[in-house]
Amino acid sequence: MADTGKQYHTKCTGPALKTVENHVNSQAITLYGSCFCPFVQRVWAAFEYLGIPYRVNEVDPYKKPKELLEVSPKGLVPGLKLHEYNPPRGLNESTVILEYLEAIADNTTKRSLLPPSTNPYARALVRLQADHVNRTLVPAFYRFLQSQDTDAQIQNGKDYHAAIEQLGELRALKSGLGLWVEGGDLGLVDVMAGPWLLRSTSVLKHYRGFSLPEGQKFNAWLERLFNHPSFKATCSDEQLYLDSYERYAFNRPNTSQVANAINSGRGLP
Ligand SMILES: N[C@@H](CCC(=O)N[C@@H](CS)C(=O)NCC(=O)O)C(=O)O
Repeated sequence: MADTGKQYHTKCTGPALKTVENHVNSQAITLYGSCFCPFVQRVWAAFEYLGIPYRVNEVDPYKKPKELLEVSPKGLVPGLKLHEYNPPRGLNESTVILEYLEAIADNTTKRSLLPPSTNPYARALVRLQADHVNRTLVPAFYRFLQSQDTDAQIQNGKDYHAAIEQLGELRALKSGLGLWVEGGDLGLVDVMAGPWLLRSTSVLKHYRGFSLPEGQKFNAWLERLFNHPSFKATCSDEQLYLDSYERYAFNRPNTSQVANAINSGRGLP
């Protein structure tokens, strides 16, 4: 397979495009996002699920427009602009934004991605899984996708596979919420990991011949996750992801801050 020089997309397609079109009116919160970005998708699915009004502005995070830098100092998406303040304030970092949205929902819509606060241990178990996603699963995804020589690809593919299986094992702790449980609803771990699992079925499959772990329970979970209305509303068509990730698959120089961090062995931005 050769690098065909495809560039990342700058506009959503498919269901995500419809969602963008339905969120063009001014609201108290503006979400600055990019169609291909999994960190954005986390936050976006949470907005949808928690029922918090928002407007979405698609931006190119590699061009670093002023409006993005104002809310996200490293110029990374997602960023939020909070219009309730005068002058408006900004917020960035997907996981911090998720906590912020939880707090907003707690005061307004009363929806939540977490087990009830009356069950602190269940909440802690969910956070443990979320920690695993950030610390292990996400970096393993990029290491696998960016590695060029065959031996490294085999090893990094195994590591990524193991990170996903480990997520399943942590889930076996019966934290009790989320789509892992039949009859459950969207949970924190679903939105934290879902964007990379989705890209595993397209990007990693296409560029690395990767298959996700099999198993009735695991497959049923993915089916529920990918078809959940709040998640699906943030998904573009597969071709957008295949095109947008070609630069990672061939490890083109200066692909992104994430790619540079992986190449130099640093922690992700
Ligand atoms: N830790 C950040 C990471 C966000 C991130 O890396 N976003 C990418 C797009 S997927 C970005 O904005 N990249 C711009 C760049 O590399 O300069 C978060 O969780 O929000």
